[in-house]
Amino acid sequence: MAIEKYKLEEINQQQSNDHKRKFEFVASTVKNVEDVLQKLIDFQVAIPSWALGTGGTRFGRFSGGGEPRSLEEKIEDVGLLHQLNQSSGAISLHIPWDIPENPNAIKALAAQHGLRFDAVNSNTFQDQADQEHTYKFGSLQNVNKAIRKQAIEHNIEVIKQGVELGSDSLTVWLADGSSFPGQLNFRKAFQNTLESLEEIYAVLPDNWKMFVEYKAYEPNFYSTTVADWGQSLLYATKLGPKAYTLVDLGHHLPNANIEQIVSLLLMEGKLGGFHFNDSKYGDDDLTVGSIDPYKLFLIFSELVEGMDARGMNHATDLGWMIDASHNVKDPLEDLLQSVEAIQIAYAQALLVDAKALEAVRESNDVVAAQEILQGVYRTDVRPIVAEARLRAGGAISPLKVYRDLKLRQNLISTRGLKTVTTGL
Ligand SMILES: [Mn+2]
Repeated sequence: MAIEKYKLEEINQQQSNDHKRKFEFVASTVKNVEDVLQKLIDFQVAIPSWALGTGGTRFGRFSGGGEPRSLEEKIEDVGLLHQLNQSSGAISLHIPWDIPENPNAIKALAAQHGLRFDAVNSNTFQDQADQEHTYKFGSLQNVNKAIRKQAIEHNIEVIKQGVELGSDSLTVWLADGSSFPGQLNFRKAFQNTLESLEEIYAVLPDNWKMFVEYKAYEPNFYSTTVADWGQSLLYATKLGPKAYTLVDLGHHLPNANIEQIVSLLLMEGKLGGFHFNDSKYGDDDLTVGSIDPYKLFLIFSELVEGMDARGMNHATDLGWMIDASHNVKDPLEDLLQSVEAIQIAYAQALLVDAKALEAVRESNDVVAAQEILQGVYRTDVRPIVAEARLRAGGAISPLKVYRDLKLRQNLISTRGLKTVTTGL
């Protein structure tokens, strides 16, 4: 379901004068506004296929209606988001939830919506119906070689699917670990996992990256085999130059200083990608920026500073993806909010005067350093983000267009009220 262009323009037109006034005001206070606008236009955030349906918890799931029933409909939903914000130009698939039966047709459909395929995600944290061995006691770490082999082969299959679609990275997230003391020999679990990852790495195409994602706990509650950035970096370093650490904001112990982690991984050339979400307590998978937007800004400040220090391209040198899912909002509205929060934090980070900040650091002027960061953080950059969207052909206010055009009601009338998409 695409939005007719004239309808989008009509709503933009209603907001045009108000937007112009706000944009001109903030633009007059910013030195490099054209540069910021271009970087925002170039910056794309991949949408994971599993965020398009209403998420659930172990207590239940409440479908919002009109959810995508197939991979084709998931692509259409991301296309809709991209049409509105011009910043969601990629989709990240999860195998086996999204197995493309006809890769060429799927590729063509994605291209029609201006989308490319971001990282493909393997799944060895659930048992599938036709699966020979169970992952109850782990997959790539399992004490049973046949089970490790099954998990390795699954990852290789995911790479093959990704190659067909034109993806160029594999995200491996391991639920492996142990739930009780004594259950696992930590060193054996590490070595088994490393050997399994090596076999997967060996078939990775030359232009591909492997992202090793870490998580402190859950679904295992005593130990996780890739628990933190140190363990992920250890694997990525041992594996080789195509392996990187992937940071998921929700996968840390409470109050972890994620901006410092990001800074050091960038310094080592080992930060590969990012999963955005927000949380209050654990891996809550809430809308990006909904709980702690200042933390998100501080992380982006380190990302921008660290990427600039290495001469990296902000838009293409790291994988940017949302990884969120919950059970109370319309998933598409939620994703529009998440992408906007990412763009706001990115725009603010681009406004940080890096030279001035470095100068006050050199003189240990702690107060001035805080003033520089918070001065930027308290700047309302929303009109800059809206201007970037407008120039790219999107909506000044994507949410307003989504609601004014009753897009969810349209999806419900096409797909039905009782639809449940594949995923968590
Ligand atoms: Mn993740």
